[in-house]
Amino acid sequence: MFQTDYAQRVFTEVSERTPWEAEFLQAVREVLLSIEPVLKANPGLEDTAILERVVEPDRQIKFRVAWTDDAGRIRVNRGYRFEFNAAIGPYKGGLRFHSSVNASILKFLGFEQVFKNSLTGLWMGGGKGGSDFDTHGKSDAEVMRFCQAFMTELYRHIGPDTDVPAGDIGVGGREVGYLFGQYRRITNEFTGVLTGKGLDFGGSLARTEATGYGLCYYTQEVLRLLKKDSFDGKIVAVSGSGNVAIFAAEKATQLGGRVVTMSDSSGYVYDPEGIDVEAVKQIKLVDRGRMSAYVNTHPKATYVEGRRVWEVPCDIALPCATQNELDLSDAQGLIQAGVTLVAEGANMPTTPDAIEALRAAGVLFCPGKASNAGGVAVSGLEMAQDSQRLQWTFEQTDEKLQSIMKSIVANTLSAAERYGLGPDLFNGANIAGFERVVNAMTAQGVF
Ligand code: NDP
Ligand code: 2IT
Repeated sequence: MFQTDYAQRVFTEVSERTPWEAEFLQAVREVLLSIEPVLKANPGLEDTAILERVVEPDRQIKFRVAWTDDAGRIRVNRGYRFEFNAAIGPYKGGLRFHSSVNASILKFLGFEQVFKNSLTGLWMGGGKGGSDFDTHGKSDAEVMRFCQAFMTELYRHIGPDTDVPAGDIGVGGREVGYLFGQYRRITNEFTGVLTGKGLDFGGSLARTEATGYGLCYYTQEVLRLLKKDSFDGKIVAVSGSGNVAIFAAEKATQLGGRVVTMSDSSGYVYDPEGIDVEAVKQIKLVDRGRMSAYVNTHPKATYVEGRRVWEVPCDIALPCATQNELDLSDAQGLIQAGVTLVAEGANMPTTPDAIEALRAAGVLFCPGKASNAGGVAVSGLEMAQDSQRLQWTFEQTDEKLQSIMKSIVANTLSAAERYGLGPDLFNGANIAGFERVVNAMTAQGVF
């Protein structure tokens, strides 16, 4: 499958070393396949062992998290932090709390984060962490005690110029608040050690909205440049109903699209009149409920249990839930229904065979490390505001976000162009992200 012996050899070595890390291998394979034109143009790279170094995290931290539930029982979870690469800035990336979390998932997320953060043009290396703790069904007090226990170990590994965590699945404003409070108490320092903080204690305006809004700004720019088109009048399918999905649905609607689906891990809602995003915010963010409750107040909508949104015909598909949630059969259905663009709000939501089918069918495919980079980009802007002890307005931050998303599209297309790939958003993103990291690593000597 590889065209260069070097990429093939490194992929074989990684596969043999950790054959059980399926998600990590999936992410490594994708990046190595994409950057082969760079390897061909720069045969000397092999002598620098750059690929061997890029696929190996700087540091992998794994720890026990013991906490007490409301019934007084002691519970034990696993905590992790993968500090992947700091060549272009402090390790930066979210924390995921979900029962499915394991080393492979966090390692793939950390690996992706390195290139995503590089694409933002800001000074951020890549990392990821989390726990197999599941916030569903836990009381606020339990979540607080868990977060305090988690940070009681994590604090010694992080710092505002060392490693700056943030949210991801299962980690939102509530969790970041508890984590930040514990870090501040232990260290007796008020610093920007986490992003996604509350607006009253160092948070940035527009960080909550940033990933979903950024996804739509990216999509809008791609439609404008490559199709002379816009969101206006488009039917949009969104999966998920968390932080990314909600603000993607909100911005897509503001830009003239009609979002007809949203989902959670139990099923999806179809609302032909367009999803009422305020109602979803109430259900998911305030009540911490399930999407099925939507139909109680929206009688024209239907709830479909146990199925994915991709069976609903749409022009634009925005997978915003989790990895590998859009597979080959979903892609074939979307193609048949006439989808023109798929943009990843989640990390690696589209399986490799689905990506291949979409691209072969001429669907514009926007890879997550580019299209969902708005969240971490505004995290970078939050770090900048914290360093200055200042808070910018929503409009200032949103404007910077829009310009970063546009420059990601431009840099991606120009990287693809330089290697004769045409307007290839997929390989262009991997190449542009990779090149900046390689340049920084090369300049800093062997590590
Ligand atoms: P949230 O926890 O806010 O929401 C996650 C959503 O996805 C929920 O609707 C959840 O449903 C659903 N979901 C989670 N796991 C599964 C699963 N295994 N199968 C089906 N549905 C699932 O997370 P975010 O919105 O923050 O993150 C969503 C995606 O976006 C992730 O891939 C994340 O890595 C990525 N991302 C997040 C960024 C951010 O800033 N937050 C930035 C860039 C990417 P349920 O409640 O039923 O579990
Ligand atoms: O996947 C991601 O980019 C995130 N979860 C956001 C990371 C961050 O540091 O804001």
